[in-house]
Amino acid sequence: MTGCSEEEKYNGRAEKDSTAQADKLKHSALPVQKVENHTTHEMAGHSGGEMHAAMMPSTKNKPCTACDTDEISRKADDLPPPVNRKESQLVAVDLYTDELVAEMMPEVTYQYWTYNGKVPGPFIRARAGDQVEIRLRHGKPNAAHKNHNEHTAEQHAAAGHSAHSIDLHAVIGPGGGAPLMQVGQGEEKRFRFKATHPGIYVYHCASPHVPSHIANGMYGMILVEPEEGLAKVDREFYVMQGDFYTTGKFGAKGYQAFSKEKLLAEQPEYFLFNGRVNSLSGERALKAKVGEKIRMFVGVGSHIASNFHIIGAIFDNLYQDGAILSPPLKNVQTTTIAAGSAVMIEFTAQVPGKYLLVDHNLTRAIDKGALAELIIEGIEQPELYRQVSN
Ligand SMILES: [Cu+2]
Repeated sequence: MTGCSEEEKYNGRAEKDSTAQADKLKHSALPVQKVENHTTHEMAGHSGGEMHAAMMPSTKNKPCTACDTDEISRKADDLPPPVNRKESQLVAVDLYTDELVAEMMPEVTYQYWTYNGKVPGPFIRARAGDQVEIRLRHGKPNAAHKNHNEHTAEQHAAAGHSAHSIDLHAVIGPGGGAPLMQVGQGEEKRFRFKATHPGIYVYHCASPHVPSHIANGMYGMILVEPEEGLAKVDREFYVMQGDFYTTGKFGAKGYQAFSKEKLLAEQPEYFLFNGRVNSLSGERALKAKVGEKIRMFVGVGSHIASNFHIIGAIFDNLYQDGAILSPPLKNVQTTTIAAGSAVMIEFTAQVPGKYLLVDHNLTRAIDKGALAELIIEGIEQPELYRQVSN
């Protein structure tokens, strides 16, 4: 292996980059208005590791000295606020690609390929009628992650990521933009598209070998709001399920290389929400209060459809297959989310407690990582839920 290969990064990093993963997505609505950078700048350790009892044994929060980042996972509340505009604008979205070694679970590391250093990539939000300008750079600007940018083009090629790109399912046009947006090392390219069809869409890398780029974490979501916007809610969350293919079995310690053989065999070792085991649990759980309206955008970035379910909740409104203009299905227990698709789910938080987000193919949740927590706080609702004596 050469270049920014996993082993080299794992073994060769003398100094650990302690810089926060400054996640630089800017939603600048041009020319009139600059929308605040919504992205959280967090230096989370792995304190979010409170584990469900059914999961793996708990491990102490030890920093990963061979990692490029302390946190690969994007928090579920890391998405821009509603657009809330009456007119069309130019929405500029700055993306960069970055390959980062990070913990998939305690003592298990993996080289992720990312947009803006997190899995999933930034949540992009536009309004029907907007022009969206995607600016994609290969490599982090002013990289704190220096080693990567010092590699030669040959080394990048050997590692399989001499080019990255983006295909957005919200685009009407060849390749969803990908033919215009193949960026090599150090390059930046831009393209514009008109957001015409309101919906919730997946975007992903489309550079060879495309399935490998996606499996390594290069996906995110874009919401095109209808002109009149979406109904007001109290909480919005952004969750993406992905399947990951490591050489070692689930939980095998140490650095895990990507297994193309397992990808081709459709046999992932991990099914993960937002990039790692327990990424959305404990301190990083989704949180809401009794009485609040919750909206979730849930997508499948990589290759295997999800059977998405929230244990103890019923989806009041389900907008299947990203079809946010269609009348929602009512009172749904579980939904299939196809690979490369997304849904919008709405429900009201009613009974306080802990709810688990799962893939209801439950070995994926209990044994392979597809588990997250929603914590609802508030007063008990005995008329809805209570213990009674025998
Ligand atoms: Cu890529």
